[in-house]
Amino acid sequence: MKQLFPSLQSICLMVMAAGALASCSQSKQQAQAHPNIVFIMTDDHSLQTFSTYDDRFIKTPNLDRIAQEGAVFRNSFVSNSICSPSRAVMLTGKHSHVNGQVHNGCVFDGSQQTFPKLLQAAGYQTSLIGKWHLRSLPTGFNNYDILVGQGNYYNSPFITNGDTLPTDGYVTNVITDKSINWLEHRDKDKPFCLLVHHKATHRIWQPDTALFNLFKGVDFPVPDNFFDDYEGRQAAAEQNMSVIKDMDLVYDLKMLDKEGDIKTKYRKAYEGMLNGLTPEQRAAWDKEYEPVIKAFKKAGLSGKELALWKYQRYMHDYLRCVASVDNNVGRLLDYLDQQGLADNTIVVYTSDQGFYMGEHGWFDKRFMYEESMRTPLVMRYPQKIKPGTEYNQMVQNIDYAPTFLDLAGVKVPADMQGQSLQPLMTSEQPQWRDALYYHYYEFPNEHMVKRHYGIRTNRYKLIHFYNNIDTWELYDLANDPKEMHNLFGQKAYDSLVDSLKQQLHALQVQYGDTITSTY
Ligand code: SGN
Ligand code: CA
Repeated sequence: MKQLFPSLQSICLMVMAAGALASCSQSKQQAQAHPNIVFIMTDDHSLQTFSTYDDRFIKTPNLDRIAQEGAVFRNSFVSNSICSPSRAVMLTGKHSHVNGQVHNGCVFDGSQQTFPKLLQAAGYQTSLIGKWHLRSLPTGFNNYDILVGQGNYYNSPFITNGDTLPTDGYVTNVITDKSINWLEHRDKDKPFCLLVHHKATHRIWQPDTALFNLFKGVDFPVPDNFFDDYEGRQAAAEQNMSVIKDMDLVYDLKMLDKEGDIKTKYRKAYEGMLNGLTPEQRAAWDKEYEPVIKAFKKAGLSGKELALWKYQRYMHDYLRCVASVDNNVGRLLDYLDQQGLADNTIVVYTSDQGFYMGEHGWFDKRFMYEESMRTPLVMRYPQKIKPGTEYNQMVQNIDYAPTFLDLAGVKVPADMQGQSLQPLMTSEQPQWRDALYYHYYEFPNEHMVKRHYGIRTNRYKLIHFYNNIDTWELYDLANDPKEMHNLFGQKAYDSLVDSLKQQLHALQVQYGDTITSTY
């Protein structure tokens, strides 16, 4: 007989199913209140070599995917364009003079407040894999697995929760493997924050032997200010980061000839570096570079021709390192997809600062000029960011810590100096800053970029170089985006300079920076 009323058993099943649904949506809500974070950072990756920003040199489909499925920050900057200071700013949400890490020689005070510590206290599992470079051991992480100092591109040892252990393989692959492995074994009942911090694309740009086939025979476009004469810019004239003058033929450009004719300052250092390769890696390495060395010696280049050859050689190795990063970011994104994590995970990709790809004739960073003050920043978070979003507001690395906390539903401490980026995602017309503060301290040191501080507005930049120099520079970024014409001292700009100096002073008061030369 057909049952008119549900049986007791089916009522029970319905109640259980409803309960399960309720708890399922409850846990989804909880998950959304505490999204996971994957914070990927590379070292010295320029906007010029990230095709979301600039596709003249390389296509980076996997990095682009983060922007296409999320957002690109078109005006993203750092506050001190050098490694460990930038990392300390990101961890603390505070400028260098406040967190104490003003240059690479400092030892980070790990007892201070950082966003990983605050996330950990809120129930997150925190993990750091790759480059750290802050000299003290990491604090605030349930797991850390870091390179020793700058690390090596090949077979680099790692400090794994206190133990120094060897690894085999190419460092960008190793860091990605370690990251995926940690995700596999994490406590799946807790939200996580994973920092994947690559060594690439740092000097000396050693590519993965598997990618030597890339860019064969390609001639990259040369920046039109490659042969800059630095007129009106004393600090720019006095640096040691010139492709022509400072790039070492053996160390940077891999011209280690067997005959020993190419004698350079860093030949020995490079030989030492190659000793870390396995015989197989070394064979592949030599197979790639020996014909290049032979052709270079035969050509007997000098002057302008040599300069342009150096530029092309630099670009080939750098871009191969970028390609490896792109492939490995793809692997990580695929893993998040396969595990069903993509929807509730904030994925951020940035670099510790930008880099010169021959602009002004340079490699390296440090200067407050655009190429190195900018840093790439893309972010995917399906819950709050529509695919294909573009943000044009000026954001800075002081903003990362408050953003991660805010999106994770953790209160942002009042002493953090950055602003959460969440209002850009959620409000139509968010209130936003109209000027950025910058301060670089590492002088005298490698590359000899003088100490300077300054202000950048949407249109202008005013910089003061100090310490063993006292010069000011003013740029109109709308008319002179490559910062070739220093307008400081021209009568027509006097009142603009006055008003920028006042704004600069106001920023120094706001951030509590009293300029001293005691660092
Ligand atoms: C090393 C590099 C420099 C680089 C600094 C800082 N020399 O000293 O070229 O400017 O790191 O880079 S190397 O011979 O060791 O490669 S940072 O990204 O760590 O700040
Ligand atoms: Ca760096």
